[in-house]
Amino acid sequence: MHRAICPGSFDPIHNGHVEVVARAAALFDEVVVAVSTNPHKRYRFDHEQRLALAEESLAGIAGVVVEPMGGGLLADYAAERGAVALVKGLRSGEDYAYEVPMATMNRDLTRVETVFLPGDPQFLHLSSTLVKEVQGLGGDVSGFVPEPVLRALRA
Ligand code: COD
Repeated sequence: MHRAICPGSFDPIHNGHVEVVARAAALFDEVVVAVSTNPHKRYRFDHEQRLALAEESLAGIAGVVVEPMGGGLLADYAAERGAVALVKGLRSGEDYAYEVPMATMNRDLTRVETVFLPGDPQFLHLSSTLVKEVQGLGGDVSGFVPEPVLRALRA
């Protein structure tokens, strides 16, 4: 049984995240989407809402479970679950430069590997921050987020 972790803050989950999770689910027996919370960060959606939106948005993808992740180390979280890999989506060279030191550190900590999946070109411009900004200023984000997220953003 090969389990992978897709970690993120998912504030909120968007179509770029969903696409990466779906591809990870095709590679591993089980994918745990770990919704992190950092007490020092301000979120638009609280932890319960981010979990619920991820669950609703990913419900149609077999082999995916959504779980809360606290403020501890991701490497420990992965080791506790017996995961063989972390899966991260990459949008750009900037993402790569940011992610590689963390991938190396996580491997040093508990030997967990990181698998990078190139983001799908149609979603490379998406970030949770941009989605929230565009929606907040009255833009149409219906093509960029799953339906449950669209409803929550409009509520
Ligand atoms: N296309 C493809 N992938 C995307 C896209 C897109 N359009 N948008 C985002 N992604 C990827 C991101 O690159 C990331 O891999 C993932 O989706 C989640 O994105 P976010 O923005 O929801 O999540 P982050 O970056 O806020 O999550 C950060 C973590 C929770 C992974 C990080 O803070 C962490 O590892 N925390 C645990 C603490 C820890 O262990 N620290 C030490 C690290 S060595």
